[in-house]
Amino acid sequence: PVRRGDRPANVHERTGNALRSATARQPLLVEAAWEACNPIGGIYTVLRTKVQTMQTKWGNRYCLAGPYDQVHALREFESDEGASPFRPAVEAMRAAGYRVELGRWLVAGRPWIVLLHRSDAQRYLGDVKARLWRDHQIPTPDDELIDGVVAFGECLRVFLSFLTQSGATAEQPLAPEEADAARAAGEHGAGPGDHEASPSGRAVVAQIHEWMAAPCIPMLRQESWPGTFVFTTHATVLGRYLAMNDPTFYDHLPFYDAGAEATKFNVASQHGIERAAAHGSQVFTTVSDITALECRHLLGRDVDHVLPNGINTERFAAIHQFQHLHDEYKNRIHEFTIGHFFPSYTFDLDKTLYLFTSGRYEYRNKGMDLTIEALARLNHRLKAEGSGVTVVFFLITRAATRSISVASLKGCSYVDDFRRTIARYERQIAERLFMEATRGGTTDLNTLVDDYSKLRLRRLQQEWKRSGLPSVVTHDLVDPGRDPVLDQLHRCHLHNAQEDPVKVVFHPDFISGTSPLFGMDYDQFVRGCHLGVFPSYYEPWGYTPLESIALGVPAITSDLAGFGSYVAQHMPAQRHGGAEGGTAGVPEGVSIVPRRGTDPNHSAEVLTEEMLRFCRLDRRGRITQRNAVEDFAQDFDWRQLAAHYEEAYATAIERL
Ligand code: G6P
Ligand code: 1S3
Repeated sequence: PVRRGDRPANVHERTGNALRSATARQPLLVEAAWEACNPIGGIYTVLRTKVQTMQTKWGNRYCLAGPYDQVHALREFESDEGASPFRPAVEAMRAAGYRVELGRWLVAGRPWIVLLHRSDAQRYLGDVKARLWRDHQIPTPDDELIDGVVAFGECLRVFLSFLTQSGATAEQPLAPEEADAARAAGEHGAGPGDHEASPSGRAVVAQIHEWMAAPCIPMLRQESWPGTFVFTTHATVLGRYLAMNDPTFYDHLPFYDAGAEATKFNVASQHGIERAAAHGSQVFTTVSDITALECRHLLGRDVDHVLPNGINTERFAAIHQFQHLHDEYKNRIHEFTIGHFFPSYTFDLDKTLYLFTSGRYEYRNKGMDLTIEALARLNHRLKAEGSGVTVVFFLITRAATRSISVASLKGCSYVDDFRRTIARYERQIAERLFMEATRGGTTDLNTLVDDYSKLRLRRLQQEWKRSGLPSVVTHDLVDPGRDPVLDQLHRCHLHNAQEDPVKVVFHPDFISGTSPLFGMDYDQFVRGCHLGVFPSYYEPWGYTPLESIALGVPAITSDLAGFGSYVAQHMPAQRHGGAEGGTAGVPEGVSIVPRRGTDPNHSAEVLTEEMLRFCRLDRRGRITQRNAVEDFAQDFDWRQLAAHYEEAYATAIERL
């Protein structure tokens, strides 16, 4: 694995030398992924945030490729048929009967993007599947997802084939069955099934992200495609399943029979594509040293490079600006808290801390089980300390729900009613006070509000009180009886009792500006919180803690998350002024819970201690931590981390 600080100073020189010898013309770079212009998860974030840094080196020679999806294309894509080095290949593909969109992805940097209509490869699906089985032993039984992946893979194969041909002079591609026949007959006709050294004289680097874009790798390698592949896996399919089901996954990792496990979990196609891509690519990479271990044991090849994920950091001219934003959004969260809890009982908002976790609903993998256990222990300790601190813990994920619960909606609407009634009061008082004062009359405030307004406010106060406890969940779940979070909250006696300093709000939907409960975007919500808690068990990288610190909110991660592992290994505390009270060797405001080779009881204890330590900080201490983490996040800007990608491209070109 590449270590921070070991970043090759001469990477550009290496790339330059390799390129000069490989081609007289500068190479093209295509980054292909199922999530390009298709917002699903972390890979979308990687691609979107990296664009501008990639463009500083590759400029117009950089292009993304993804599957065409009408809804997302309407939002994020703009057609542009202008001069692009990728246009000849697009036109050749169109001439061959494929619909291809060429244009700009509407993200910062507006890079070129090619969107492929995978349904156009549907007519070849049977042949492509037969080929994957015959030549690469990859089974692809009929399944909507697998069929989509195979069709997208075929479109990518055709596009990349044309790209290494002479562009404008590209000939008609052979259909897969024709290519097979030609190969069998030993012919060497032009077309995607058959390659000479690139007649355009231009090297093509194709970076393929994740198995869903990867079927083109084994097929093109078999055709001796003259480009060069970098394959980046952001997890292993099998690792994810095994981690979810085996509590001692990391101990067993060297001993699994990968093929048998893939069959057992019914992921033989996914695993087969991933394995073929890992072995077929010139350069094989992943996002962390943890996933690199999975690659060795489950895919049978060591990665050539580790490519840690970065972000675009947004810096304010003055530190107080982001501190001010914290205060502004915290006040918005206060409104939710008032609506949710105050009808049952009240507590001091000035001594309330907002902690949160968020992510895909992989209960064990994302460490939700450990978090709830630690919250129960924290509750116990805070009660014993009697400090008066209240912790409201938000658990944000997406589960199957019917709707927002009536109680949650009522809470919000009462808060709105209070605001409206009080605004009416204010106007009345201001107007009457002005008139009375200028006339030299009474200034007794009690007489300045009419009886109707007083009555309305009193009624509102009565109506809004309720006898039961505030719910631990904001939505009606489709299957509450089998929900692991609700089950564990129940077992740990975390049910928002008045005397409990730790309260829990399980929000089984992602936060968005249109949600009536918070009415703010995820980023704004994070800014308003005090601490992010992400002690994952399986997490190849994990953007959530990184996003948290970039927004100036301290975060807890784990040594089984790629991000946590990277920080622990490469970022000594000294550079950031020491870790007063934090985890040894880690910058202040970022804590790493040990989960690797540790028993869960110990991990839960460390997590509890970390949260408790945070709860004991005074306001000044929290402000200091926010400043420290915001500063620290700069080290994860793509301007620093894209160097690892460039190193992988240099190796790929050297191996071409
Ligand atoms: C920011 C604001 C301060 C505010 C503080 C609250 O730093 O600039 O005006 O007092 O946040 O911090 P707390 O950690 O108590 O939410
Ligand atoms: C994967 O997405 P996930 O949440 O399924 O890729 C992300 C980007 O590399 C990574 O941050 C995450 O840990 C992986 O798991």
